[in-house]
Amino acid sequence: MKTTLATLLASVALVGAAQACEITLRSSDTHPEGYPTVVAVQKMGELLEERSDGRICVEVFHSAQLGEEKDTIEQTQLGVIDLNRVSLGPFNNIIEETKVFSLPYIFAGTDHMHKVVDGEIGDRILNEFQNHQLVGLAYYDGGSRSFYNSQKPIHSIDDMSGMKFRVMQSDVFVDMVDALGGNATPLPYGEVYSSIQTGVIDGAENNWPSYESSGHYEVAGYYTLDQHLIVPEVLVMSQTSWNKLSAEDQALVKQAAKDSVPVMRQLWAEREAASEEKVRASGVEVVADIDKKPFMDAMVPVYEKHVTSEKLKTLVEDIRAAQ
Ligand code: GTR
Repeated sequence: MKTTLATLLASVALVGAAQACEITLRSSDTHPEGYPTVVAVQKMGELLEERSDGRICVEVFHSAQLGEEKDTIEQTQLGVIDLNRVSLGPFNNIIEETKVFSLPYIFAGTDHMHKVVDGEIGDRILNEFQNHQLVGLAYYDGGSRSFYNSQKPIHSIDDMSGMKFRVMQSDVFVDMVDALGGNATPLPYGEVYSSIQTGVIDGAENNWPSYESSGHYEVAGYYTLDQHLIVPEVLVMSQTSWNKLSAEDQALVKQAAKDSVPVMRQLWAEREAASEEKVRASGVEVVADIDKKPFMDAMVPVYEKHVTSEKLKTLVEDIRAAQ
């Protein structure tokens, strides 16, 4: 009897909550429940629900339930998905300006990246999304990305020669790996684990939390901290979904997204440390003592190829000057 009543009350509560939400924004994320980006968007949803008196809710579809990033970006542009938390990398081939934040070694470190994305340059890039059926809401942290593989420890560029590395679907990253003497294979994130396992690729590159949560460390036990990329992540909204909101509600969405940033940064710092600890404890061989200079020097052709317009050149200069 008790159980029946409890079940009944729970379902009434659920119906009540569902009715209160006049608008439910569906949000996509490739990462699993509990990952900092997922929790941050859930937090944004809580803020939004509170501030709209329960009218606007956010439902986060984590673990790539709505698809891989390249596809979910298209779906967001079409208005099928309302919100999307993605790396800036997969935007490179669609929105040229996002390339500047995806250039190897463009940021000297996390502080430099924060300074840039929190400032006027960050706004300049976010504004570009509106020319592509999207609204840029906020930047999240993505740590620094380094190479890992299943074959051998990498101590220098020479060790990269001929090795096959998966990269995100962006020409900048393909050219980056090629410039280091490796072979780049652009693949969706969800295909990396099995591709390493079956030997289709030797490895990939990512930050500590992704290396850990994806389980890639289980099949690629050599991690070299060359830290070639610090790619910020973004939370974007479909322009179609945005246009359906009143100006007041648009402001609420924007503010809630901004307010989720400090929460995300805190969660990120904690998760980076926890993931590193877990990976190291698993016996992964970590090469931390690496001379990054040859890696940086090898990136000159990548800059030459991708930073060609005056607009991008200015952006790169401004980013460097902001250090
Ligand atoms: C992660 C990032 C994801 C995704 C993934 C990848 O670090 O958070 O959004 O881009 O990397 O390598 O595809």
